[in-house]
Amino acid sequence: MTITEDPTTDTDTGVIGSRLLRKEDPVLLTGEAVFTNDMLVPGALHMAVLRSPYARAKILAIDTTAAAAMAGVRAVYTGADLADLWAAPMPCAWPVTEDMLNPPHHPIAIDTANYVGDGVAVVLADSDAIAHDAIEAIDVTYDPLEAVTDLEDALSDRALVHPELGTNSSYTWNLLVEENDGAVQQAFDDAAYTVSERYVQQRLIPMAMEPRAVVAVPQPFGGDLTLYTSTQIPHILKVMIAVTLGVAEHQLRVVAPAVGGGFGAKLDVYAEELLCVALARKHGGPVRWNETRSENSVASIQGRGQIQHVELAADSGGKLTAVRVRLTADMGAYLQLLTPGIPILGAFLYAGVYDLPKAYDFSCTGVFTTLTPTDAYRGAGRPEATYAIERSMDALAREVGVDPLELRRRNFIQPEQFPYEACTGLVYDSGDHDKAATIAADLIDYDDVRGRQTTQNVEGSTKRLGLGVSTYFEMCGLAPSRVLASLNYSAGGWEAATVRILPTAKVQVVTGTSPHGQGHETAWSMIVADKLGIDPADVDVLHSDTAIAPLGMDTYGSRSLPVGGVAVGMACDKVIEKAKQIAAHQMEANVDDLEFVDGEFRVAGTPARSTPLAAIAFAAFTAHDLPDGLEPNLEAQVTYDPPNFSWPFGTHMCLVEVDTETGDVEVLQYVAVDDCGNRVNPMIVEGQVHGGVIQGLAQALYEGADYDTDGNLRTSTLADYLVPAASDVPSITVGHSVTPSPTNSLGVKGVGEAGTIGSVPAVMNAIVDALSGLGIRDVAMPASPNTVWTAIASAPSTINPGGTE
Ligand code: MCN
Repeated sequence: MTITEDPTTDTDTGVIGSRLLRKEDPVLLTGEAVFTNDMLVPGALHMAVLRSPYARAKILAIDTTAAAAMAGVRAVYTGADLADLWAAPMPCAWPVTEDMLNPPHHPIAIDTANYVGDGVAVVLADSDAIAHDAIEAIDVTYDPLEAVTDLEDALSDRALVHPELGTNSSYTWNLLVEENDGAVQQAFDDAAYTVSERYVQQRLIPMAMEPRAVVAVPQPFGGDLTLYTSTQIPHILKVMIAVTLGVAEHQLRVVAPAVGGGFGAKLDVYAEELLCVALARKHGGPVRWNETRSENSVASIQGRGQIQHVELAADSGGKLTAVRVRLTADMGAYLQLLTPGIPILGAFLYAGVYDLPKAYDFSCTGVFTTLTPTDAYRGAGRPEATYAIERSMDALAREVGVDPLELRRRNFIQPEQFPYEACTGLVYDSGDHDKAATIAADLIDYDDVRGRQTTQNVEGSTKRLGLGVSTYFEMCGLAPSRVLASLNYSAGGWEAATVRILPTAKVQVVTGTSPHGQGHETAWSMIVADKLGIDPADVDVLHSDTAIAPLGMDTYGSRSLPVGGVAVGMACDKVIEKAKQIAAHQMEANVDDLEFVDGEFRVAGTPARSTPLAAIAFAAFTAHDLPDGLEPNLEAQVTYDPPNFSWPFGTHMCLVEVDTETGDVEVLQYVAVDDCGNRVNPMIVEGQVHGGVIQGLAQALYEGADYDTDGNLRTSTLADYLVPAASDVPSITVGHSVTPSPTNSLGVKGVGEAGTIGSVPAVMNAIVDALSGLGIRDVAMPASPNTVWTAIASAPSTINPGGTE
């Protein structure tokens, strides 16, 4: 992969905006980083979980005798044996409607197993190998029941996943926004053009390099317990464990050691975390568990899994007048931490970046199936929404007979309209869509490519060029708390930060975010360095341990910079204010006359009179001569709850060549132009975009959890589930624009999911564009050679060999 320098530059010339190498990398590159499973814990019992081979089955009997008798086995438990350990069922923190159905979910199934991979028994043994051998010796008598694997069939309630509920529908959530009654239907009645599309978001298996791992260590005296776990959410997990196990929260410490990627899949409360804690307490000693790769495919959550019906209405100029969306979302067998809310995160984005009147009708039904539960996967609801509107915009462009980029330009919200109250009621902070689209078009040489298509996509051509466009607005930050409350989300969206200047002027930052690949140690150091006028190397960032950073809301939803990083900046401002009082006292100057520039306090207009921050830090520590009433030491804490989400946006373009004889899709060029406001570290931003784009390319071209009708996962190993290798992905040309967010003091927006959001429709629009001359309107994901070839083979006719229609 190559990085192409972007044509625009960051405006800031300080530490913020520079391409500082990541502090995190040396320990990762030298293998020194300690992941959960690297932890040496003497005396720990190893846990293994026996998992159901059936998608749905009654558990008639479990014979544990042989397993329990094996040398080195310390205990074998069934779900019934452990039932008394749970104070509450496994948590779902997002009851999207008052009447949402949420069947009890226990860490180990009690009567019925509801998906392949559902835990039915656990073994504790002296070694991992013995534990795994022992689960093989457990004899379970199952009565297999009919699996429910097809999402639309599940809606018919023909076979019920949870018969006691009487339905497979967990909830239906509606968002109908009309400026007057019936506005949506009126717009469709009056429309010059309409399109009605159906898209399938296949299930994806998040494939973090490090599968999950857990070590629970009770302290020998005093009843406290430390949980080490490969998680994105140590703080939320602590609260949830306290509630689910009925243990005192202040006696729990949760630590996320080095985490080898999460991508949303480690934003959850998992059975194995609860089991390790409960069994460590029960046995009075450490218990550990390590997920195997194929276990990870069924026992960790999966992402996406939606069927989308999208209708657009437009006037004679192709200007959108209404959007109607009907969504069926696959919950899997149970509701995990955020399962029902994932489609709701996308609910606000089906109008894309377009200036739509208040004629917006969204409805989503969450449906149970007998498959692994779904939950957040990078983008979580927002890639799905962007896919639907951006694919539909291309469909509309074909109807109207205009170029897809031109149709988008006719509909863009204009820069002067920001802050813009969207049709959904939410307010977009800032944007300049035409600018991002223009940069992308220049980078891919849009007009030239369109010209090449005319000559290449002629009748009989077996190599057809396709150019795909996708524009997006992302809702990220996942705060403010009050808006989250209105969506029935059970937690807040604030973030906490402490900045502590040590006596020798080195700085400790304590953050409530929990990085697992995003580079917060580097980025937060850069923010502090800029604010305090010091070297980023003099800043240490402490995180991911609830004993060291007790307050936090963790890392997901591209929230860490726009919430947590901003909190760090605010804590710096607060500490400078305190230091200024000490400086004024020592310099015998008026506080209001002092300014803080380049790491020193100066009397405004008399730069010769100055005191460095380092001297003030030492004075604050000795406390020999502080202003009356001022506490010693230099430390400030901030808890920041933003007034709005942050709204990054961008344009992605993809150029493909489709071989009509083999169905092979070659990505010739990929351009990503993302605007995440001011960039703290452009190199980290580009890395985030690369990773995201590749995950999007993977959804478009390679990956998909493939189940048979009995609910068996056919893609449970990396031989079947095609995570692209570096050699499978194209060079990515990364451009950007900078439109600062007016809602936070750093002017930043998140970027961690942007690549995933912009990329999938860009690739699929490109493939359909290449084949539209053959009468093809849709190609299913992943667009494998076989899928593409089948679409070509069954195409109605060659209606326009010229290409883009
Ligand atoms: N950044 C920046 N300037 C900006 C925006 C971001 O310099 N204007 C930097 C930030 O300082 C931070 C990084 O980019 O170092 C990502 O910041 P942000 O967008 O706030 O996202 P989060 O840190 O909250 O990360 C979460 C996001 C999500 S939701 C998923 S999923 C994801 C992702 O990040 N999973 C990842 N990126 C990942 N990267 C790795 N390596 N591994 C994962 O599991």
